[in-house]
Order: sequence, then C-alpha cells, then structure tokens
Amino acid sequence: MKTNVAIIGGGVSGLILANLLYSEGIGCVILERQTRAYAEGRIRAGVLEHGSVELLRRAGVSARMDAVGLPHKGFALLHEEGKLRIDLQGLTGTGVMVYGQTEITIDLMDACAERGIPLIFEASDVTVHDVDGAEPCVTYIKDRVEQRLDCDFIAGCDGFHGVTRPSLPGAAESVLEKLYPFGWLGIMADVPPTDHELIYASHARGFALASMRSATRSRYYLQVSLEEKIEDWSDERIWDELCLRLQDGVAGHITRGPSIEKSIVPLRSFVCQKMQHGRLFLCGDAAHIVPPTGAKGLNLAASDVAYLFEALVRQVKHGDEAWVKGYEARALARIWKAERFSWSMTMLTHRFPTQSPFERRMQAAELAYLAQSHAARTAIAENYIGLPF
Ligand code: RFL
Ligand code: PHB
Repeated sequence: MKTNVAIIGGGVSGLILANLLYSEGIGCVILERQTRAYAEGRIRAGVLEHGSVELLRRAGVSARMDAVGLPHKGFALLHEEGKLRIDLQGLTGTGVMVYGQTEITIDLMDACAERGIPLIFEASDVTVHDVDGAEPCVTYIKDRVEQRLDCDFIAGCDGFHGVTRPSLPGAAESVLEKLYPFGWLGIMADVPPTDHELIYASHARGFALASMRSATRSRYYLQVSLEEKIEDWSDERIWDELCLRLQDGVAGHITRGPSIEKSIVPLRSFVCQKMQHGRLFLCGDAAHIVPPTGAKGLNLAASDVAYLFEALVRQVKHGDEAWVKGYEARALARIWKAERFSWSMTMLTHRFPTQSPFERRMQAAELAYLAQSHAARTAIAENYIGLPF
C-alpha cells in the first residue's frame, strides 16, 4: 500500500489531521492499535478553545458540536475568600466550547468512514523505517499478517505511550519534565451540573473541579495523593468529598448519582523538544503532556496538527519545504506557553504536601491580586481561551 501521509494513532490528533488532509485532497492512512469501541469509550478532555472549534469546522466535522456543544463565556475560581468569576467573553471577546473528546472522536471516526479515509484498527507492532530517506515506510501486523505502508511522510500521533517518540533519534535526550505529587480522581455521572459554568476550587483539603459534558451529564475531579486506589473511593465518598471542597454555596447544588466512570490519573508536565527527524513528525501527547488544570491537552494537540497540516500542504502542493522544516520550532513556541499556563494554574490551585506557610501565602496573594486586577484576569482569560495559532 502507498499513501502521502502515514498517520500512526487514531486519537484526536491523528483523526483531525486525516480529515484536514482529506479536505486538501492529500492521501493518508491511519493505523490505530485499539478497536473502535475502545477508542470511543475513553473519557478525557471536555473544553475546546476557540481555535480548536475553528479547526474542527475547517475539517468539516463540526455539525454535532455546533448543534449540541455548550458555549461557555466564563468560569469560576473558588477559594477561601470567596468566588471569583473569570469573564472570558468580557475580557477577551470570546469564550470556549464544552464538548467532550469522546464525542469529537466519534464525529471524526464517522467522517473517516463517510469520506473513505482508511482507518485501520487493531494494527499491532507498528514500526517506522527509513525516516531519514525520501521513501520512508511503516510496517504493522493486521489479522496476523505483516503489512507494509509506503509513504512520503509519517505523523506520530500515537499519544504518550506510542512508538514514534522512542523511534525518533535524539527525542529521549531532549525531554524536560516535571512530576506533581498528586493525581486527579475523575467521576462522570448522568446528573445535571452544579452550575452552568466550570468551577475550579482551591480548598484546604485539596483542589476540586466541577465540569460537565451536557445539561444532564456532569464531570467532577478531586486532587488525590498518588497512593490513593480507585477501589477505596465509593461514589458516596467522592460526592461527600466534592461537597466539602466545593464549599457550602456550591455544594448545596450538587446532584449526586451513580458513577458511569471513575479513574485516577497522575499529573505531569512533559515536553519532548525534538519533534521531527527526516520525514517523521510528532503531534499531540506523543510530544507533550500538560497537567489538566488549564484544559490544554487536547487543544495543544489541535494546534500541533494545524501547524503540521499547513506545512504538509505547502510541501506536497507547492513544493515549499520551509514550513515542514520549521514545524518543530513553530509548534514548540506555542507548546511552552501552554505548558507555562497549565503549570501556573496547577501551582495556584492545588495543595502541595510539602507546601510551606510562605508558599501557601503566595497562592492566597495571587488569588487576591486576581480579584482586584483586570489585567491579571485578562492574562488568565487570554490563555484559557487559547493563544492564537
Ligand atoms: P491520544 O488521544 O492518546 O491518542 C493516541 C492514539 O494512538 C493510539 N496508539 C497507537 N496506535 C498505533 N500504534 C501504536 N503503537 C500506538 N500507541 C498508541 C492510541 O490507542 C490512541 O488512539 O493522543 P492525541 O491524539 O495526541 O490526543 C491528546 C489528547 O487525548 C490529550 O491531550 C488529552 O485527552 C489529555 N487529557 C485531558 N486533557 C484535557 O484537556 N482535559 C482532561 O480532562 C483530560 N483528561 C487526558 C485526560 C488524558 C488522559 N490520558 C492520556 C491517560 C484523561 C486521561 C486518562
Ligand atoms: C473536563 O471536563 O474533563 C475538564 C474540564 C476542564 C479542565 C480539565 C478537565 O481544566
């Protein structure tokens, strides 16, 4: 088999890239390790920046998002001194869209099927070859038979645990990372959200977040220590802890219900600064991870894809190599700013086990400054809605 772009990984990065390439008549094949049912069952991000919304529209996959997605004009920061609203619309002139990654994945996979974009599930042992030369290829096993996909370019969209980053020379040596001494316990339940906007709570017992997927489906998170086991968290215990951390005014409005999913994920900041080699390019979680506090993971994957797409179009259609060569530098410039924002939101709102009274006072002072300063709130708002790409 031969194509222009071999895309490894059928998560949001790979699927958006494939649909964008299709819109420009550039061929691609997506190789995905999991089944479709597994990929559709993963519950992850929920907040889309304006730029990600526009990119999904550009890829022609926005009909359901535009019909049922929830435009949000602001969010709240809850802390010991009270509740501070960040008026995204008033401060920046735009907002964000709440629409789950699970739904985006379904829309993108449906579009692949309708458009005849080859999306090969259960492709195992995916291996990249000859990325230094002009004729790279990918081999994989499907139904116990080894297959070969010849291509011009390879997009590594295979997430944090994929194969492309380890295959990229110099990648491991270029990594900068920070681990946080806690994780997020997430719960999804078919109950109405506590508020029409997201609430990020900084509480003495730890951080909590009240989010949603729709008017009838809620998503909540609790900061927990890395030693916690999900089996020790009954639904009742989670709801009790959420009520404590979201404080009286908000907790009175929490509707409890049985969980339809719950899990614990560790928090980390991670950047692989080597994102391309020869004809291999990394996008999304394959190259970087952010702690979820700024809602940037999925959005950063989208901006990488937008940059790579633009570069590939210029190369394939116009023979202009400059953008392909400059992909890594362009992507990293935005990635570092999103890393900074996600880190700063995490540092501002979480309780650290070794936090000194001085550090705690710094958090309180920053929240007080935000309450009083239009400029400080504008800085948070412009990062939350997403820096331009
Ligand atoms: P993905 O979504 O992980 O997709 C990668 C795809 O590659 C496949 N794959 C392979 N395919 C072929 N061969 C191999 N060897 C392969 N290895 C892996 C995988 O099966 C998968 O289908 O990466 P992508 O596309 O870069 O998208 C990035 C986003 O998914 C990610 O940034 C966000 O979901 C991060 N994230 C969250 N971000 C937020 O903004 N808010 C959240 O609440 C939030 N929750 C989460 C998250 C990430 C999680 N992960 C990765 C564990 C919750 C979780 C559990
Ligand atoms: C979510 O709804 O999953 C979500 C929302 C905002 C975040 C992180 C996760 O910052």
